[in-house]
Amino acid sequence: ADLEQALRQATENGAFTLHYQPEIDLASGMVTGVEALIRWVRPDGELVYPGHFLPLAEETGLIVPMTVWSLREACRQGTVWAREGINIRIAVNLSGMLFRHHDVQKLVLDAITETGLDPAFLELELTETALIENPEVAGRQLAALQDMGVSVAIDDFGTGYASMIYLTTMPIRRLKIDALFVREIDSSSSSRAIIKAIIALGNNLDIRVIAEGIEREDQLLWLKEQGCDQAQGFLFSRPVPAEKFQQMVRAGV
Ligand code: G
Ligand code: G
Ligand code: MN
Ligand code: NA
Repeated sequence: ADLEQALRQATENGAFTLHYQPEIDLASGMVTGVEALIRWVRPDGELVYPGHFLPLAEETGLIVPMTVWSLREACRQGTVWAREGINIRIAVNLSGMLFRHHDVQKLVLDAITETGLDPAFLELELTETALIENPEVAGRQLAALQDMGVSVAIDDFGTGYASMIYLTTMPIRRLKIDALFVREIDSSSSSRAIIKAIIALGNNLDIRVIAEGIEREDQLLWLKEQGCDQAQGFLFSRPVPAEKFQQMVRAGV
């Protein structure tokens, strides 16, 4: 209850910050996108990571105002970067519960309209689980987002329950291979097989594939050999504050 009260207050005060983790195109070596990750800023300046408050936020419904905040903040930052000549796609994570129970189109449209961001620079990350409870509704929501010019990525791909058919019936731009598989590239032939299958699937369906959680050169090399399109992970950068990200992009990472 104490934590809930504190989180409620933080939500009212917008006591959050977004950190940004670059996404690298493997053919060009360029940063082509960035994932925004929310952190709760406690009064003493300490940062609390989402694992510690997202479940409570979902339980209490605070996820809604929190997502309003993170969408708006990511879009605001995107317009600042665009003005500075940094044209980069920003990915915002949406929790499945929010996607299933709230008017996501309106939340997104409001954020875009209020900040003036070109919707082509916004991407939403959803998990497979967010899509399967009611695939018809989810399909319509994704189509509406696509009509707005916003793209959708499936996060943690390979670990959820969505059927392959949705990759052909829903407008999905990217698949994010879960870090779980990347971590096991050197130790598990089944993880390697799953990664190869996801890359082949993406290539054949014209969906870009990004591998997450890359920490070592040998993992990167193997993923490149398999024809993976993009990469993200501590090997390139941890999630960092906006100014730091901007410096990295200017310096060519
Ligand atoms: O750095 P990391 O601890 O940031 O993130 C942990 C998890 O929190 C990830 O699964 C990520 O998808 C989720 N997450 C990060 N930021 C947000 C956000 O703004 N909204 C939602 N719903 N989830 C987020
Ligand atoms: O569920 P989602 O994919 O949104 O989660 C992203 C999470 O993964 C964030 O908590 C982020 O900090 C973390 N992350 C990003 N890159 C790496 C990495 O290379 N190694 C590890 N261990 N975690 C990572
Ligand atoms: Mn994500
Ligand atoms: Na992920």
